[in-house]
Amino acid sequence: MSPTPSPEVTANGSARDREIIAARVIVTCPGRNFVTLKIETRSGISGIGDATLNGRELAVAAYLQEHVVPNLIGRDAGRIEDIWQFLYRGAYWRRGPVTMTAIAAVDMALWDILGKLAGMPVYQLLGGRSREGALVYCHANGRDISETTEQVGAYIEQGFLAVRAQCGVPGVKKAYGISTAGKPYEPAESELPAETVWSTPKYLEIVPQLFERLRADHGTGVELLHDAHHRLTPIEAARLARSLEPYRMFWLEDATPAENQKSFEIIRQHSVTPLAVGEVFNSIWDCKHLIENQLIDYIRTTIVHGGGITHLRRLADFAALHQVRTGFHGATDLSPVCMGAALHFDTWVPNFGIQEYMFHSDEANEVFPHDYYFREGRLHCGESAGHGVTIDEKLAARYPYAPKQLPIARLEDGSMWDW
Ligand code: KDG
Ligand code: MG
Repeated sequence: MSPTPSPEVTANGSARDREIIAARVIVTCPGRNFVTLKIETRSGISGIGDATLNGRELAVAAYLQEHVVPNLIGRDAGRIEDIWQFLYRGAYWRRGPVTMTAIAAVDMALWDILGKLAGMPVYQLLGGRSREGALVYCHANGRDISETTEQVGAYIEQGFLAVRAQCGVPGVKKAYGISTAGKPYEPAESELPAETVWSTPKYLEIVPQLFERLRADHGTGVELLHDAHHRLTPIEAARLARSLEPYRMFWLEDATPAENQKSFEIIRQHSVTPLAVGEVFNSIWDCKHLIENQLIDYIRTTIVHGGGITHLRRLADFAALHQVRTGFHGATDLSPVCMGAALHFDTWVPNFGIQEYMFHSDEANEVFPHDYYFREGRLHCGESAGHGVTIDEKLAARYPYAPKQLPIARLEDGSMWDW
């Protein structure tokens, strides 16, 4: 894409030009559901924000349409901070994934508009470039150890410097993160939640074997990551973290559920494996204890579920004081709009660690044209004004919403567990 600003940038950006005259929610399903907010200003400049909350998409769409859009009309799109505070404090209830995703969508769209008005990419508005590209990790999801190591090898060949590795668990039918043969992994696959069965002892048996094999096959030149996806108790998580130490992990993610932030103290007491957490967090308050007590190394909360660029900037600065780095969530249920905004943030943020990169389908990439690109293990944001992602609304209309929910997990005796 050309680095020259789009023609709409020629508007002069006075308060009258910046007046919000319309905002609407677009729900589309190019392979999976996405919710997008589009805000239009009097100048003709518009911006978009991602509002996708996997499995609960219409809750955010209704929150935006019914409770946020009427409050935006007539406001100055340049007052990003004030609009954030208005939506956060003004709702009275504060926080929660639905509210914070809705606020994030508005915030992303406003930064996009500001960038277009200024004729600058968002990373420049944030303070400029701190790096040439954002180190990313992709997913190897084999049905067994051999398939996973093969996939890791293929990604290294393609230039990836970091890979998250998961594998099937013998005796567990549908382990987290594993693709059905030949299909890209996408967990929200049915209208009602798929029931899966979980066994922690079987899982704890296989994971160290997987990483032993990966280091034997690929050496130490590649960064390796793993996601336990909230399945373990704190002491089980400590055991896994310790057993993975010989394989020098980049991180172990979501080792235990983090509602009780003190749980991570138990893992820290037993292991030096770096820890990442936060994709289900939506505010700085969810990770305050974890960060100020240096119980984690990477914070994964990203733009769309964490109140937008405005709130994430605050969180990242707080994390920097405690040497915690960012490692933003980037699964396919976060739209290319979120990825675009995240990459501008990653390009600026001083305490950047890594960015997750799960590939969107061709249909999703066509609905959301963007200027970010992958080269030599890194994603690079583009130079166009704003966050560099747009929406083809005509194409989006061809993919109607299709209700889909995430799976659930039960233990072998039928008890409900964390998926
Ligand atoms: O919607 C849930 C997914 O985003 C989540 O399961 C993906 O854990 C995930 C990851 O690390 O990408
Ligand atoms: Mg995860």
